[in-house]
Amino acid sequence: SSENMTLKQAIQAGLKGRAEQLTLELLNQKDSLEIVDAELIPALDQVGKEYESGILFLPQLLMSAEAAKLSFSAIKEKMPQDNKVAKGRIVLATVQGDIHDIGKNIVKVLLENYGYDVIDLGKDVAPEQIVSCVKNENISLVGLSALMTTTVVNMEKTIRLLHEQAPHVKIMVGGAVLNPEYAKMIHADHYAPDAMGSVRYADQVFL
Ligand code: B1M
Repeated sequence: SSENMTLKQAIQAGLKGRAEQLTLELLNQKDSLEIVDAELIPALDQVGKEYESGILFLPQLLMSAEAAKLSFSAIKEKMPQDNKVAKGRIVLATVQGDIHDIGKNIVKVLLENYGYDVIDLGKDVAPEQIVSCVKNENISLVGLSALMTTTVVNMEKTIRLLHEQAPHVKIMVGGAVLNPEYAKMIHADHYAPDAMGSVRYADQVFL
């Protein structure tokens, strides 16, 4: 029954309404990021594994993603709004070919909460579009997200183009498919394991 379900279980089962309700309940007891780390991410990790091994199918993966998104919008509502002077502007994008944007959107909300102006280019963004935005807006930090082994190549391509055409820009990368070694190999300036890591790096860049 869905009576004693945890948020993690509700997301795994793709139950949107239940996920939203449980999120609201949890928000009375727990910190926003704690909920993301202890419920949302483990739920999606599990669903991803089950999808990979053929236990779950794409429609179920989609329903879980929808439930996670709804849960996160409830979390976002409750996050304290920051009224401080903007610390700096950051461009964010999920790289070309990749439509996974839940992680990027969490990174965006957190950066905004810590006083940054975020220009969100969205998902499936061509390297050229990222480069021209960085040049036109005179951006000093860009964040790229990639979730698939097939799209990190586009992350690498984006970084190469940025180094050629906007050599002053710092580049941070994240997403489940990456690790610090790989990030170094594709010449990113920084690997952020989670959303808070992106804030810490931004604070370093804009010091
Ligand atoms: Co897909 N998917 N998916 N998927 N999906 C993965 C990535 C996969 C690993 C699942 C699996 O098989 N185990 C697999 C990729 C395999 C590979 O790379 N070889 C996969 C696949 C295959 C696919 C499709 C191809 C399936 C299909 O169509 N047959 C398709 C891809 C379409 C495309 O992109 N072209 C697809 C589609 C989807 C959905 C639409 C159903 C949905 C996405 C919905 C959406 O994002 N709007 C989805 C989901 C939900 C997943 C999993 C289950 C979860 C991803 C997620 O949101 N995690 C995923 C498995 C997994 O990752 N365990 C999977 C939660 C999120 C908060 O974590 O994004 O890692 P994450 O972000 C974290 C950190 O990484 C970090 O901060 C965040 C918060 O802590 N971070 C950054 C992320 N970006 C950052 C950037 C930074 C800093 C930190 O600086 C800029």
